[in-house]
Amino acid sequence: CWCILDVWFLSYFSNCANENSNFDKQLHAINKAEEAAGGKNEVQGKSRSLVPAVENVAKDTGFLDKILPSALRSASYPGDGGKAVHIPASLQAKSKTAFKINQFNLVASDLMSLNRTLPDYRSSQCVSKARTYQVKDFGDTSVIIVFHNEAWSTLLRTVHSVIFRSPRHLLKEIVLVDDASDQEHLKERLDEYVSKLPVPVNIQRIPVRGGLIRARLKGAKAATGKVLTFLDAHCEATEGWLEPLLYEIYKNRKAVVCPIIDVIDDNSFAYITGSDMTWGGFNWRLNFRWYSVPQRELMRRRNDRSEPLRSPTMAGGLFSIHKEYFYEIGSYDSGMNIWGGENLEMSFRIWQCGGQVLIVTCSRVGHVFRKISPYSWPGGVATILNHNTQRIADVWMDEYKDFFYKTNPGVKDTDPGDMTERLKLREKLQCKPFKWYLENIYPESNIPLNYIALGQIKNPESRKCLDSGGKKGGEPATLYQCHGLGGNQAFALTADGNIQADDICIVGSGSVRLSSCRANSNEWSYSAGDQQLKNNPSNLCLAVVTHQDLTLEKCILGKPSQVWVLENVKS
Ligand code: LR7
Ligand code: MN
Repeated sequence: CWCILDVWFLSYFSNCANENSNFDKQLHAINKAEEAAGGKNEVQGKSRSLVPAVENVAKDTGFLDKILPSALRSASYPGDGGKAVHIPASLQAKSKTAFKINQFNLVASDLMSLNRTLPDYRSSQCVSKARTYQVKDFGDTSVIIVFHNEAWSTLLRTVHSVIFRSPRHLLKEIVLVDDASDQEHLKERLDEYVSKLPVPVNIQRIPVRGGLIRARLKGAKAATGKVLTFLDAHCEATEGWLEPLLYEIYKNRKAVVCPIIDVIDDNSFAYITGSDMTWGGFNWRLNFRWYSVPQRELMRRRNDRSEPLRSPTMAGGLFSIHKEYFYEIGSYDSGMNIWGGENLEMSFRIWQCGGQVLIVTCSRVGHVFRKISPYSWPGGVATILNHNTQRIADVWMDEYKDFFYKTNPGVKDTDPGDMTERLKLREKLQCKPFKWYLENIYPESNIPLNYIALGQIKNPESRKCLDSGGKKGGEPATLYQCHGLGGNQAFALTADGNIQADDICIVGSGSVRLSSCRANSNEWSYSAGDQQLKNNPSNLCLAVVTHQDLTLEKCILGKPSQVWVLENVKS
């Protein structure tokens, strides 16, 4: 996610973090007293265990002593209660240099408890729903955590949070998959540490770097639980996170369920709650993106925000899936390398082949979001991503893969590898076309169902092309030398009248400018005969004025500045 953080960062976070600060203060004081006692406390009338699930696991002899040395139980640590860690002056310089190792503040993470306390972030609706989860035969889960050179403290905090905040009977085991790490702390020291934990921890090691997709496949093979739960290696599970996930699978074994992914700040390690009004989508480049949940999905849930969301795609790192169903539906594409794309591949596959991708809003897990990737990318980032992404497009997207290829014609220089097995799988499972997915699951996507042309839009006289310049709404639409590289010059003329590049459209009211797209705008029409782009509301034609500027003017047939050549025009 490091590469897309910028765009959704602002819209994603709600302001819940501040609402909790008073609560945190109380909690902090109570923590000290209660942790020493190791018991339950009452906060604002709501019963909340400081060390959740201890009740369930305490029967395992010596559980607490093994995982929580008494010194740790009575102390309070930086970051407790989900708060930001303050770095003392003496460690400032070190925290700067150490940041590069994992691309998060390692010093902050190391200052924190491996068992840091977190408030109960669940809504009251979710807490009351928790009663229905007391079902027999619920099915237990193996939690699979893959990593390549993960820091000790973030990895162990992930493991501890799972152990502490999961009912013991639902947690079969933890499977750690070491994807060819070379850091010393992940070798014998890790083996020895986990052997003392009160839950079985199975460590699988991959000798040659295979990437997270193959690592997860290895973890799944080793898992013995009924359900597979995947987590990144720098997460914190919160109170009540597991039950609602497993409950949805218990109700429907074809549900693939994700928690809300909250944000653990990469610098301060503050726990910041994410919005429950956000779901997963994607853009023409096939990057995963967060978007606001549309009204129709709120209505389907009768405005009950504690009901699971039907999300078009998932982020990829944190989800549960029935183990048998995981294999029935084609597990992962083992032809994908290192990182990226597997989440969209799985999302399309699940929806097109009869399953569901859900965001279970009553389950919250924090994740350290990074801005840059910390590890090596054997063969280069672009090669790896272009390889993986073509495999999604070619196998699952039918004719709509053109949106991806028109935006990135350069990806074809990378060999996507052999896809026959995946195509056979699609055949065998009789999966629905991508068009069905766009119509039924994701009508809000940036991909228009019907379009008249796709590619560059060129004015032959000036030899220039329409270019969005990567700009946002409100700014003028411009022209640029045609480069044939797609990118900001890839436009669709849609059947409902938009000139659209990914999520941005060109409109003609006032000036020729960029704007967010509206369905059925009937803004433009084009006839291949006279080669004019007519702006329907004004009845004027799109024309070049100067080397960069566009205008609307009275249509004059054959006037060179009004001639536009579109690509792939459908008759
Ligand atoms: O070669 C590798 N081998 C690995 O084992 C590379 C990575 N890994 C491990 C790594 O140590 C980590 O535990 O794989 C896990 C994911 O890698 P990250 O943390 O670098 O990925 P990310 O959080 O930036 O990226 C998101 O997209 C990825 C696309 O392949 C995966 O699906 C990640 O699991 C996914 N993370 C999430 O969904 C968390 C929320 C982020 C968002 C949006
Ligand atoms: Mn991650």
